[in-house]
Amino acid sequence: MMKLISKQPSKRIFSGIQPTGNLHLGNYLGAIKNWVNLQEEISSIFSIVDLHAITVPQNPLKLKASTREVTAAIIAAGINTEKSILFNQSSVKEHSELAWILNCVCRIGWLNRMTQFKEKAGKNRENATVGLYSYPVLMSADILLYRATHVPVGEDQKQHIELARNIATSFNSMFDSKSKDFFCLPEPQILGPGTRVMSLRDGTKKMSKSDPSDASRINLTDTKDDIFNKIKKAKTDSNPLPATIKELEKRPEASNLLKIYSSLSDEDLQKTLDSFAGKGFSYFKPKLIELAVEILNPISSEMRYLLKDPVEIDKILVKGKGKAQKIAEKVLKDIKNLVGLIH
Ligand code: AQP
Repeated sequence: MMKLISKQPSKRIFSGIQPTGNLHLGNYLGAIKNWVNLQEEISSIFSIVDLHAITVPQNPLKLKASTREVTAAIIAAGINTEKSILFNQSSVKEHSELAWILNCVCRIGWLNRMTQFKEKAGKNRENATVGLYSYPVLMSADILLYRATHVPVGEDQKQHIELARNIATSFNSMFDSKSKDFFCLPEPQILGPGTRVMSLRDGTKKMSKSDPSDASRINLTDTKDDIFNKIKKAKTDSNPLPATIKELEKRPEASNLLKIYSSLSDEDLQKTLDSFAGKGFSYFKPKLIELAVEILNPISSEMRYLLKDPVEIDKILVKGKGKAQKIAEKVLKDIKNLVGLIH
């Protein structure tokens, strides 16, 4: 029986975010807001996943700046770096090492089913990088390297977590022939009404950093005026707001704005509908603007303050790297032993 040096925690969170530009309301409501709440109960590891960012071309100087900005945004939103681990992915080399091992477990057929690759590669598939194609394997490595049990993400990442579960199961049967449970199967945590925030210009498209239209998203760095203008101009229909969730199904823009309100105010979607049923957008939008400014403005002010001291941000990341690597090293040694690699 092989002696393991890493321990399976009863609960551990891992989640990441790409430094690919300004964080937006979708990243906040779909991921960071939940991280902030969960860190109180569960030991948590959060990463700025810069190796994922380079799966599409990046300007090297901008990438460093974005990594610091995203770090500042996460801290400004309430992540406590004394309690939780926060670091940039590339600084812990074990992520790439494990990704290679898992590349040798994951099947091409599984990757061929990933819808995000199809969306991001688009018609130019032959020209997409191998990194973009195998992105979900690196994401599996991120999670499994810490033997994480829970992964809080937005709806768009559900398929990637399914893949991580398949890879974990396959690894267990290939290399942990006795107990078959070295990796537990990580659970996606898709929480609240903000799990899929849509573009302000098109309620059928996800709000995204890479959307060429800045008016399609609310950035965490937006000023009061930006928020006012973007919500004021957000696409709507001409009907009054409905009373039931069922009626929202055919009204993507109304559904999106009401879900944003419900998520920002931490209230049930039905309660939000009860407050606004029968009212027009001219009544609802100013309320939404007021709420969005109230929640997002303190985050952007704190972010600006933190960004005045990039050296301090780098120190926080280095400290986080140390803590993350301490866990990662042990897990990777166990993995190498199971696979039969001398280390
Ligand atoms: N629109 C969204 N609604 C809810 N959650 C979202 N997330 C992203 N967009 C939304 C969640 O934010 C976390 C970090 O995402 P990411 O930075 O790793 O990349 P992404 O999902 O590809 O986000 P973008 O904005 O669409 O980036 P680009 O344009 O660069 O591809 C994840 O938990 C994600 O679910």
